[in-house]
Order: sequence, then structure tokens, then C-alpha cells
Amino acid sequence: MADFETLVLDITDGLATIRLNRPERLNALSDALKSELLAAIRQIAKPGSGARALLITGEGRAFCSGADLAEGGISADRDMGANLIATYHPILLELAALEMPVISAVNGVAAGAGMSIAISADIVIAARSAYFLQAFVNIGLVPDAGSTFLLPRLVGTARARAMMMLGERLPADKALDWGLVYDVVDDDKLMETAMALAQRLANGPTLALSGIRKLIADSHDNSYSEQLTLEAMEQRKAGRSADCIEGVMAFLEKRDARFKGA
Ligand code: LHQ
Repeated sequence: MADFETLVLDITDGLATIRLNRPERLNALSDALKSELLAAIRQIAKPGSGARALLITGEGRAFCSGADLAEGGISADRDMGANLIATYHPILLELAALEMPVISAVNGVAAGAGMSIAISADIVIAARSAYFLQAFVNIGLVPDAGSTFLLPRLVGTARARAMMMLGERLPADKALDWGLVYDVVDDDKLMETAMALAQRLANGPTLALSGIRKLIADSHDNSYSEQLTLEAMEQRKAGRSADCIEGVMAFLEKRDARFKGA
């Protein structure tokens, strides 16, 4: 496995774990971290990587504070749009294209593009002390890294707009109320809870889980009838999988299924 300096990647028992590892900068996305994050995602996506689920979290007291504001200097000449396209979009798109479930364990602040990464996961679990921050407006920027796509779909336009325009902290408990996260747990239980859930998904029927991911993502743009067709296509694939045969056999034999991810 490649060695990384700004994150830690582990793949064990089908579960890939990425820990963003610049705790002194609250895991701000430096150029090095962005390029290592992309490399890690590519490693996980490779056939034969052994990964069947991905858990993302942060080292230290933050999940991720977004773009590294100390890097690259400040000047009106900087083309932040080009920076987004070149370095952020591949990460977000390749993360979204992973054919396995993605879980984020939000251990502390998730701000700016860090919030985008957190909420792009299929299941978001947050520590009670964590919070979400659409930090962009506080520094005179518009939300990016997928925020304007993801957030209104998750919490509705009114709440998304207010979060984006006010740049206020959204505490984990309120994020749970709003449906932005799946669960909030005590800080000292976060990793145990998130790892157990992620491991359960890593042991699951990967083709079906990946199909669910695709179906939900595509449902935003599809008509009802297009979505019914897509369900039939995905079901054709899932229905022919060894995991489906195993799942039905296990049901009939009244035992737990042993899914292999194929
Ligand atoms: C940081 C950062 C940080 C560097 C904390 N950078 N050092 C992409 C690219 C292209 C175009 C533009 O858009 C984007 C996407 C984006 O993500 S834009 C949004 C960027 N992020 C922010 O604006 C958030 C900035 N950070 C904060 O507002 C605060 O640090 C939060 C609210 C996250 C946490 O506050 P505190 O808990 O009070 O911690 P702190 O502010 O004391 O931070 C601790 C250290 O981490 C501190 O360094 P120091 O040397 O004083 O200990 C901070 O400077 C550093 N740090 N975020 N994004």
C-alpha cells in the first residue's frame, strides 16, 4: 500500500479507512492532501483492492476545515474556479463513482469543502460535539465542492440557503433534526459506532449496495419512468449475483447470509 503523508489509508477485512491527517490545520485541504486523497480513492477503486466499503474521518479535533487558506497566498489573480476544476472535482466525482458504500464519521468541525466531502457520503455519523459550517460566505466566496447540489437536496432549499448565506455553525444534534446526518453519538463512541456500521456494509452484498448508491444518485435527474427502468437494469445485475443466490439460500435455510461482494 502506498505511503501517504497527509492521510492514513488502511484496508482491512474489506473496509477501507481514510483518516485525513493534518490535525494542526484541522485537516485543511492542502494541495498535498488533495492529491493524496485522490490517489487513495483511486487505490480503493482498483479492482482487487479488497475494499468493499469506505469510511472517511479526520485525525484530531476536526473532520476537515475545507480549503487550506494559508496555502498559495492571497491575490485577486488567483483563479479559484480553475483550482476547483483541477483539484476538487476529480476527488468528488471519483468518490461519487466508487462502487461501494461510503460512510463519513464526522469527529469535529466539517467546514467548506470539508463539509461537502462529509455530506457526500451515503451515511453520515457525527460526534455530538461536531458541527457543520458553510464557511464560504464568511470569506467572501460562494459555496462550492458540490455544496449547492448536495445541501438543498438533503435539508431543503430554505435551510440550505440560510446556512450558506449566514455562515453559522450547525451543531450535530440540529443536523440530525434536519436529516443531514443519520445518527449522532457521544464523542467517545463515534469511531466504534462508525467502524461497526462500515464493517457491516463491507461484509454486505456489494453489488446491491453499489446499485442503491447509483439509483439514489440518478433519481435526482430521472423521470419516474426512467427511474423504473434503471431499477430494472440494476436489479438484473443484482439478481444474477452470487450474493443474491446466497441471500435467498440463507433465508430459506434460516441462517445468516455470507456475502462475498460479487
Ligand atoms: C486553517 C484552516 C483552513 C488553513 C483552520 N486553512 N488553516 C476551495 C478552493 C478554491 C476556492 C475556494 O473554495 C474552496 C473550498 C473551501 O473549502 S472555502 C472554505 C475554507 N474554509 C474556511 O473558510 C474555514 C476556515 N476555518 C475556520 O473558520 C475555523 O478554523 C473553524 C471554524 C473551522 C474552526 O475554528 P476553531 O476551532 O476556533 O479553530 P482555529 O480557527 O483556531 O484553527 C486551528 C488552527 O487551524 C489555526 O492555526 P493556528 O496556527 O492559529 O493554530 C487555524 O489557522 C488553522 N486552520 N482552518 N481552512
